[in-house]
Amino acid sequence: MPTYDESNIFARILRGEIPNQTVLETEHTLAFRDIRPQAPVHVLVIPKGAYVSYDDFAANASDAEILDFNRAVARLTRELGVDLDSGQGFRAITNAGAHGVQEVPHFHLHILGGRNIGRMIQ
Ligand code: D5M
Repeated sequence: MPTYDESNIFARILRGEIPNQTVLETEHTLAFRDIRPQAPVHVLVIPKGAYVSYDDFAANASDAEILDFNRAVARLTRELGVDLDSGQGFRAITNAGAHGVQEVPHFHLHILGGRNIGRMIQ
């Protein structure tokens, strides 16, 4: 796993050095609006801990962090009105590393919705 880069933009957001549009904050998780939205709903969910990518988080985060993150995702889909009960739905994506074309090296989950996102995997 690459060394975590403390100067990445999401680390700076977590340290309060850069403003963000927070949607939800819990003990271990922060969710905020993506600065380049690809859909009417485009929120990034990040753990507060220093994890480079999804596999880093899945392998190394504590049970409490993993539970908190996943519960935050469920709460967000409801609060953003894209959960399945709303009749809408959403896509959750995480990019990892070079082939995943990950831009920011702090694990984040994109939640996209508010329109039909279309198929990515045929
Ligand atoms: O995507 C990284 C995402 O992070 C991309 O959709 C833009 C977004 N981004 C970059 N800087 C910011 C700030 N400052 N606020 C909110 N969103 C931001 P990736 O999955 O790494 O390719």
